[in-house]
Amino acid sequence: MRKCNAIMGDMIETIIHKSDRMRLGIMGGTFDPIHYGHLLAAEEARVAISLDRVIFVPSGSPPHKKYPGMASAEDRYGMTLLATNGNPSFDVTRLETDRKGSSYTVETLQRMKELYPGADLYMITGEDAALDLPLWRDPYKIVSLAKIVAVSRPGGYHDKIGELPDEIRESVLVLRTALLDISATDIRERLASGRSANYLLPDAVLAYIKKRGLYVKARNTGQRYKNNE
Ligand code: DND
Repeated sequence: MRKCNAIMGDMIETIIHKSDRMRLGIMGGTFDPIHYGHLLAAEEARVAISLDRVIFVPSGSPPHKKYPGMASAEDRYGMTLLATNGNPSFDVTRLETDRKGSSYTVETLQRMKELYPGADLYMITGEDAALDLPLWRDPYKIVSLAKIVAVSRPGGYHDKIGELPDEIRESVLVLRTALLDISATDIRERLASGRSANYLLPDAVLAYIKKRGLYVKARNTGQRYKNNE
């Protein structure tokens, strides 16, 4: 029996794990580019939920974002590898990089269930992304496959979690974490206009971006339900 502390809504709960089933964190993202906000979210969730591993899933073809200048799936996968390299509890999968068509989370979670039949899955998101869940493909299937761990994100999202449909909200664990006001959109804009992005993302990722000449011409900030990554 293992114990972990988490916060659900505004209520601190102690979650008693009644089994020693493996607990896998799934950190999905466009990661264009991956930055310290993503890494902190994954690490805070790993510790709070006592996750055995966190698997980062760079989206191959994000169903919700299309904009000029998006780095290729291979580049985003490569940057994710570099960023997670130092943490022995972090892995990166090519599941979505190699899958044809739009990268739907529901398909990824179904595949994870096949690959890790005995594991409990925890999908890690920012609070902003958790609020978009009803717009994702098969959201009710998603919450039947995994708990959603919604970590803090600056922008006033926290108060809106209660507005999610009951069946989805019941699967959402809201985790209060340190706030890092970092976004991939801002990083791309900085790089496109020649400004510094130092200390917002790992040096190795920044070096990769420079070597590959990514985001130099990126002007568009991306389209999504809310324009904030
Ligand atoms: P994003 O494009 O928001 O990723 O995608 C997040 C996940 O949602 C991916 O796995 C997508 O495939 C999935 N999705 C989205 C829409 C539709 C569907 C699936 C579908 O299946 O229909 P980003 O790289 O922008 O960010 C990755 C995560 O990190 C997000 O959850 C975001 O909220 C979070 N995040 C932060 N959290 C805390 N502090 C910060 C953050 N910056 C990003 N500073």
